[in-house]
Amino acid sequence: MTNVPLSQRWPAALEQKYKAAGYWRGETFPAFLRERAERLGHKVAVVAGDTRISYGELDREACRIGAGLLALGLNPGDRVIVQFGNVAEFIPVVCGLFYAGLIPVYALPAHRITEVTHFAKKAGASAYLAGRHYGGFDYATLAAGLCRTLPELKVVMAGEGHDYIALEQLAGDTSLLPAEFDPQSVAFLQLSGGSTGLSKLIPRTHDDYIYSFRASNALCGIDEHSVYMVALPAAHNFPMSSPGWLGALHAGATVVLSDSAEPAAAFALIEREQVTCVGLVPPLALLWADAAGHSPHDISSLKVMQVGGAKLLPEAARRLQTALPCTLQQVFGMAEGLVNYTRLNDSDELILNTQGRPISPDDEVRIVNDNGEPVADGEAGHLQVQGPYTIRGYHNDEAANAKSFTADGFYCTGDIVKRTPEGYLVVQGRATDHINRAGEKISAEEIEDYLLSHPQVFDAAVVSIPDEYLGERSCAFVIARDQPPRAVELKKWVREQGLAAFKVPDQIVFADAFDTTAVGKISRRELRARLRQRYLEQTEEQG
Ligand code: OOB
Repeated sequence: MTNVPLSQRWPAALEQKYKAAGYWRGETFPAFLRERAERLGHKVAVVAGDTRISYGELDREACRIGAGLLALGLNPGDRVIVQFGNVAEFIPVVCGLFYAGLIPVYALPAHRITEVTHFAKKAGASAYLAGRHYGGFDYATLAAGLCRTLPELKVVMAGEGHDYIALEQLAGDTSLLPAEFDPQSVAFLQLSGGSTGLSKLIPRTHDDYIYSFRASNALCGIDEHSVYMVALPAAHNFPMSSPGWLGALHAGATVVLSDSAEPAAAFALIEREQVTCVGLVPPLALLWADAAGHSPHDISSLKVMQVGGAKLLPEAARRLQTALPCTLQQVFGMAEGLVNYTRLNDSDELILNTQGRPISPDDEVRIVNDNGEPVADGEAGHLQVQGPYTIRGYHNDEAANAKSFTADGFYCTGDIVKRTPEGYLVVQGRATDHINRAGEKISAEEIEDYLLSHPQVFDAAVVSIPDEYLGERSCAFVIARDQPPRAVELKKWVREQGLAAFKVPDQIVFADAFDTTAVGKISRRELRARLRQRYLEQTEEQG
């Protein structure tokens, strides 16, 4: 039996092709983790702060947690929201869920009550697992709010001083853990960047996801001797699977979780653990490049620095190459599937100027114009893709599926790209209205909705503005009613809706009216584009 709706399975012909090509090998998460524990029992799998967890210990902890969750009355196939920072508990918890056949839904530490409630409802979640404190926030408060809306939800919490079921106390009969898993069933739900409204849930199967990080390992130079550092939030798809901590565990390597991406802390950890590979978003990479010259720490163990999540401009890429003693690898990926890498032995020309090419020879990339017709090589168009690790539909979201997938099953990424003669992609921009704020994606529509709920706001349009440090920042244009609120009040209003702090507009600009006169009614997209354009022209004039 599989838990993937028939409409979202890969067509039989593709399934056969992916199996025949050796992409889908019938491997499952519990099976590979168990095998590593048997073979590499004493080897360090995870380092977090002063905690070191061996492959054997990871397996035992995962068994305990998995069995303990089943003993609470959860059943294989149930969805469980997990929300942890880069802490030691996170990986055993996720592995424990895999062992029990429970489906993790990965919330980011930055998400707050509104987002987590949305995920829980959308996923039909049965439980919420979190660490008590992280980054100065108390997740017990979030859990309390969550339980008021969803009283049936079981809450399990790591850390001290709460009234919930303690993660540390979980126990159960490990012989009751399921013995068999369908490799084509959904292993977890990842979150979409969310170009319209709140994030959508992305169902990833054992077969497809394991293929993506196994193949990534080969392209990123990860093997048993590697030490992979997670400096971005571990629940994000990039540090999870490109090749990420899952790739590292699959290779039998060591994963180092860093709870800070600040150069001072990260460099000390690189030196201490002899880290060989790390993935960063462009602003962080540039910060590291600036700090590298005058750091007391020796970071020469670092072989590969991956940069992705948002566009790395060629000039910035050049700066990284000059300042850092390692190979730069560009990564252009998405939680829905497709990941592109520059190859480690590519020419500088390709590494500096492109976002790489797909992992798989069977990633079918289509670049089309507004009418859906293929454009010539070298011309910009909409990127669509199908392949052995790209989803065919979101979880429980027919409206989004109708918009984001073509009739023949290709995923419409929303990105505008060009293809070079070598088959490498260069990201030009995007067709959807979201802000890519240092790799964190913000839906314009979602924030406009919250602004409109303020009694003094008549209309609002949220746009992205180029930003030297963040890549892009968010700017909200607001038409107020008679008593205009102050900008700080509006920001506070958005924050108080229970949202991740990165979604609060960076800037608020009041306007008397949105000029829609010439053409009468215009679309929100066009309105946003015009406001953005006018803003950029004005700041240029002033500058
Ligand atoms: C990664 O995943 P998501 O799901 O948070 O965001 C995907 C979107 C892409 O559609 C694109 O718009 C943007 O993020 N993006 C890039 C980029 N990498 C991602 N835009 C320009 N240049 C790049 N290098 O962000 C993600 C997932 C796996 C690996 C790496 C990144």
